[in-house]
Amino acid sequence: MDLKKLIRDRVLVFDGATGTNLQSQNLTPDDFGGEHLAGCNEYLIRSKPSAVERVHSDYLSAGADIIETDTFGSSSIVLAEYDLESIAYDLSKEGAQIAKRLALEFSTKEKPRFVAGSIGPTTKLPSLGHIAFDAMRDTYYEQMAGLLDGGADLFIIETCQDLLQIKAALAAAQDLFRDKRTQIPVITSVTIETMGTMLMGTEIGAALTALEPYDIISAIGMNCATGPKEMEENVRFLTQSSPKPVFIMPNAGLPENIGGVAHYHLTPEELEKYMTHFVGDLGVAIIGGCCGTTKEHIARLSDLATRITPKQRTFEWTPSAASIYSSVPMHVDPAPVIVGERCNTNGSKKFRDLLLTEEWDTAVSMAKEQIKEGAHMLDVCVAYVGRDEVRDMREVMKRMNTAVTVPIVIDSTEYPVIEEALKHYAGRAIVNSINLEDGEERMKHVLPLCKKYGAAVIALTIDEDGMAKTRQKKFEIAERIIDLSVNKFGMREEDLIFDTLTFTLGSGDEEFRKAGIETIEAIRMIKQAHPQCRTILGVSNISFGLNPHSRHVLNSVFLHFAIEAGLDMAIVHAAKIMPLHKIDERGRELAKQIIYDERVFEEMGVAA
Ligand code: THG
Repeated sequence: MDLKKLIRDRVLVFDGATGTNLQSQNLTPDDFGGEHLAGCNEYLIRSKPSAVERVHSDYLSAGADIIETDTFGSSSIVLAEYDLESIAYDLSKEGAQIAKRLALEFSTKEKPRFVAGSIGPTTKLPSLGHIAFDAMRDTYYEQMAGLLDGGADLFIIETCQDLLQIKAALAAAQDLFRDKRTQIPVITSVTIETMGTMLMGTEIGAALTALEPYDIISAIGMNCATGPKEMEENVRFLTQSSPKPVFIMPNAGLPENIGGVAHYHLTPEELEKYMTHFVGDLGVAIIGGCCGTTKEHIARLSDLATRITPKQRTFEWTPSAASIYSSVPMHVDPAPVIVGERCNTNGSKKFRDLLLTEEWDTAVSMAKEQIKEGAHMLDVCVAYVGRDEVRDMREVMKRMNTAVTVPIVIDSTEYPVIEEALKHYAGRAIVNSINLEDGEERMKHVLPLCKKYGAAVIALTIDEDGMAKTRQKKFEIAERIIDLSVNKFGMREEDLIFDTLTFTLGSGDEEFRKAGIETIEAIRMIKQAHPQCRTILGVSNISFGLNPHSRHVLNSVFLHFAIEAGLDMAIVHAAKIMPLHKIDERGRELAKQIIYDERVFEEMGVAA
């Protein structure tokens, strides 16, 4: 099913609530297969399929284009609560078969009907450590395999609470499509609670940043928790920002608790009014109803779909990284994006000591300090000879995931360490880094991880001959990396951040006198030829070997010229970067002469 083609011409209509409509059938414990199974809506697929069929046929009669399987909780994680985990695959498959049979019955040439395999959030939040990433992926895989084999036309990963949970589901879908050599569309829909974020505190912008890189996602949106009125601001955000089609499936208003039962009051007419606005004025492409919506609501929506088409959207997309909470663009005005350098065992004695004594929480507090000092993102490196880097990364990242509000740059040379970090990070990370030192070897391992977890990546201008020294060589390596990344590994230029690495100017070595200027000019060349790519520098490298004061001055002046050449991001000690006007005239001039190799500085004795 080509969802893209379908939604080009018209709005697609999902069905309404499953749970509330099953409830309204006044089912008895016997219908559920006994007292111990009462409330397990998924088991009705076996114990009373006629109840499920009735929900489907009601919505098909009401005009829904897409009906959802009764499998929201058919993963082994949820079914285990009823000791039914062993039938997760079968139940999912049977659920899809029931829906598919009815969808086919109702399908006509003019109005084909489709089945969306419903995949709920389960009852566990991986970001809170309730379940490991791999275990969660495995249960999603089983559920999705059943849905696919039962005839689902698309998957809807819905009512999502935790971005890490979504990533586990997406990893499962990727694996399943690879194994079965097939692919169906995937809609990913998050739940924004009344407080304005997902349950874990995630803003809609962070969710969009983390999910947008996934090729397999056909549409992004929101469902549940609130009615359309409360969703409006976030609907507006998505329609103004998302490169992917937008999906919106609200409840029939905010639930009101009456005697322990949720009641929903939004009438079909009111729902229609809001959705007409969302589709016609904002450009929402796929609509439906969540809790409390009935066949009357869906009849209104399918009527609406015959009258209005989604507004043609223009959207503003900003390539970004994200923490579990918020999104941070990979370019800011004024530049640069400041990446704090201190959570690095090689770059900070304090961080190294905290790691060695396993004072994890204090190590994480160094992250918070850097945010206070102005860091927009944080570089994290835990490599230490003789220690288990995978374990150390896990200990650090599972804490930083929820304790750190800015995006993380994962700094490691080891592939298993990078993957361990990505498995514990809900936001959109940046992986630091790839290069061509051993040809494509490193890219071959790291870029599939970036694709699997939706990360961006830093690429160093190093090839088989070592670290490039001239602007031309740096540029050529960047071009080669772009070509491979895009054409062979499926990355986009906007996912790549180039580091044109500088040697220190502090060695006094004749060979490296032009290191600074070559690095700066290479940035200019890359930005000119590939404006979608980003650039970054570990600024402190320029001044290794100099005294602390000279380092600060040289770092700051070097950063200034790099920014003029188009530098987007800088790995620095945020508190120690001095704005140019705070450096005295003489220091500024000397630093400039050193960087541009103007050879008048020796008599002034700065490099000593
Ligand atoms: N490019 C990319 N990644 C990188 C670098 C780069 N990661 C590591 C490094 N270079 C950037 N990080 C640092 C961290 C600390 C220092 C320099 C670069 C540093 N530290 C002080 C010192 O060593 O004297 C402070 C030591 C302390 O506090 O104990 O200079 O270039 N992509």
